Amino acid sequence: MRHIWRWFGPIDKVSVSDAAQAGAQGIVSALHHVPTGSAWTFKEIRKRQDEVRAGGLEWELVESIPVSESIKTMTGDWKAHIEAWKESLRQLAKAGIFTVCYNFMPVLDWTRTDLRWETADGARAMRFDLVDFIAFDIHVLQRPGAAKDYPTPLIEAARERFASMPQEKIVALSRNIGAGLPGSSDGYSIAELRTALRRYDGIGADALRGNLIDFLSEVVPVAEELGMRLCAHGDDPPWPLLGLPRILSTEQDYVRVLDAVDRNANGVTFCTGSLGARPDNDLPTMVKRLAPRIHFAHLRNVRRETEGFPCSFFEDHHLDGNTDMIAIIAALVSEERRRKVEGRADHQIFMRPDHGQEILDDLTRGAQPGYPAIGRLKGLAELRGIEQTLSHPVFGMN
Ligand code: DNO
Repeated sequence: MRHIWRWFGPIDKVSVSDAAQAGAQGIVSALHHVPTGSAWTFKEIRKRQDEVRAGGLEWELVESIPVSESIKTMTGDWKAHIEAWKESLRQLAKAGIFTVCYNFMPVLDWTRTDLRWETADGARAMRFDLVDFIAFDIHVLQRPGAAKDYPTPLIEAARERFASMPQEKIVALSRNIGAGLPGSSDGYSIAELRTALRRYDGIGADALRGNLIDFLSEVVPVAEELGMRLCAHGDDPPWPLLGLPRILSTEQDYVRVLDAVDRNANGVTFCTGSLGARPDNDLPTMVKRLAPRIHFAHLRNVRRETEGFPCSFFEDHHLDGNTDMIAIIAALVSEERRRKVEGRADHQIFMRPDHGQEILDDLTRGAQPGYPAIGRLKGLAELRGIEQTLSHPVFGMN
């Protein structure tokens, strides 16, 4: 696999040379400052390439070109936004960047309730606490009809939780959920969030899926012509949030979208952390079935804390948690071998150690939540250790 590190640009407290020292071979980044819906210019892309190169690595793929709410709802300026998206692809190809990750989650990108939850050994982890989330939905956001989405015992637990919730916790919850986490393109105040949700009135899962397929029917041919690959990131967490549909949460979801636009350029960002929060997602089987279309793997592990789903979970160490990471890596390594035999130019799969707990000096560095230096370094070291072991002739996979 090609070992990639996410870098948020010059504001990132973990530098490109830190990434290189940690063992990364390349960088995934985005032009976070360009407003959603506008095209990325060649000049801005070059500037970021130079910034990455100055740290000793290359900008190898994009995460993400944001997909605007207009495109997702097919309202307002959606046609112009699709044209801008295509234009960004053209400029990226011109600059030599050929792989683009994106997501199609309505309103909110990845969502957590705690960004620095203290684990038993004093590290800090990202966490999704279902009861806190429901308390936010019903009591802070006061979304009409919210209570209909949850079973009575959870509504009761959320009522109790909210009754004793300190003001700072309410503010933090609102910020973490509404204002967006690193990489999210938009942030919302409570009032803005209410307005953003209303835009989806009457848009259920089928309509949203239809919009994604229409979007892909437009952009995939352009990507294909440019020799590029697009890869859709799954829903995080993989279930509907705040009454919004989510359509890339299961294998079946992916298969429907991949089959609808059946081209290699229409691919998958296989995120084990996102998909792994759902107990009915059998990740080792999913990764094998989706393998030919996986262009990017996000390797991370979650530990589910409650039964079923939606559930509470936290981000565990890369080899701990509920996902069998060794089986995942074995499947990816064997897919690379299969592609090689097939003569595919894209036989090497990009992967990044996704997230990491804050440990050691991470605790004082103040990097982007979920993206510490040492926590990710540790993840990368473990993951590539497995990959090298599995690829060694003594284990017979070669
Ligand atoms: C979180 C990330 C997501 C991801 C986007 C892709 O850490 O995995 O924000 O970048 O959903 O578009």
